[in-house]
Amino acid sequence: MKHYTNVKDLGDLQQAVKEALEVKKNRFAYKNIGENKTLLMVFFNSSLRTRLSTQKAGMNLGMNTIVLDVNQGAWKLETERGVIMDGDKPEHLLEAIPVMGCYCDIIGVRSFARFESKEFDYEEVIINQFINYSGKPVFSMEAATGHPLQAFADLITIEEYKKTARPKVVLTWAPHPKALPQAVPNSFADFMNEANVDFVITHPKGYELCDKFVRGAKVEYDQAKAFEGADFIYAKNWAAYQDPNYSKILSTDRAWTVDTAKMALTNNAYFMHCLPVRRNMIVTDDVIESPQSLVIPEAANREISAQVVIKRLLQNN
Ligand code: AN0
Ligand code: CP
Repeated sequence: MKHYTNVKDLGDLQQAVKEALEVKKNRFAYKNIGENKTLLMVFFNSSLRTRLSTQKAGMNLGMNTIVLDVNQGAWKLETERGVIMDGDKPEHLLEAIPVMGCYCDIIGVRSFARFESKEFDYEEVIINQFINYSGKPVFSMEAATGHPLQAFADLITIEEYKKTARPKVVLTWAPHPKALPQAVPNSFADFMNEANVDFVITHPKGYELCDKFVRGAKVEYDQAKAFEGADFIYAKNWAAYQDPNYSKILSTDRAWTVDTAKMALTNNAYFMHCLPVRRNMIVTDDVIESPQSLVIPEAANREISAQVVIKRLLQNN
């Protein structure tokens, strides 16, 4: 694996899950492969899980890790080429990236959708600049359109908890007061479309995701209908993708909040969310605190997905 930005980079997905479960059984089996290697984690946005789990994964492999919060203490970075830099940004990303590449062996990048331009976001301008100019293997710690470390951890979690060979997995939109990127649902759809699951997406009209990720998956606009017989409910908010409403909030309807009554429509489904989650907007206290809630095991598996990815980047570069 040269870089990690989407499901395709993992190759055979069953094999990747198998490797993850092996890593989980003995996470120090490869504790020497990262010796004298440095992992640089660059954050343009906040993080709790990605920051901790990815750093821990690097440490399990014997790496040294450096964390850079671009917005705290680094120079403000210009990201557009061709700009006359007479404003408040003293440094350009096109110098900063190769400089960062000098001090490390692998780079993880977190850079959310900016919601200023759909083209800029969906062309993945920022992470692609890291790929093109750092000279180092790069992996996504949530970029503008995807969060593949999260979706890989979610797939591992589903494999661990599924009770049938082909479970029904439902991705449901849920309300949120702020406009959030489509990265998490995009990657989740991308992974579920390649996994052995019966995958259904439900959301209010107007929240249709990008075809590149949905890939013809079933969309059911009636949330109650979608929940029938589900084995896993994966909740997430996202802002509108389709034009002319890109990045807009079209609804904050709490009729879409996942509650006990809706979970009762399912096949005693597990509840999943990537976190951070707003209680009683996305999901009620009762559901997230129930024995069916997998939010903590999912977060724990972030260490495992990151470790498989970093291990492969170390082995193949
Ligand atoms: C981010 C998002 O929705 O993409 C990160 C999720 C892992 N969530 C928030 O900004 C609340
Ligand atoms: N799920 C996830 O990526 O969480 P953080 O934003 O806290 O890293």
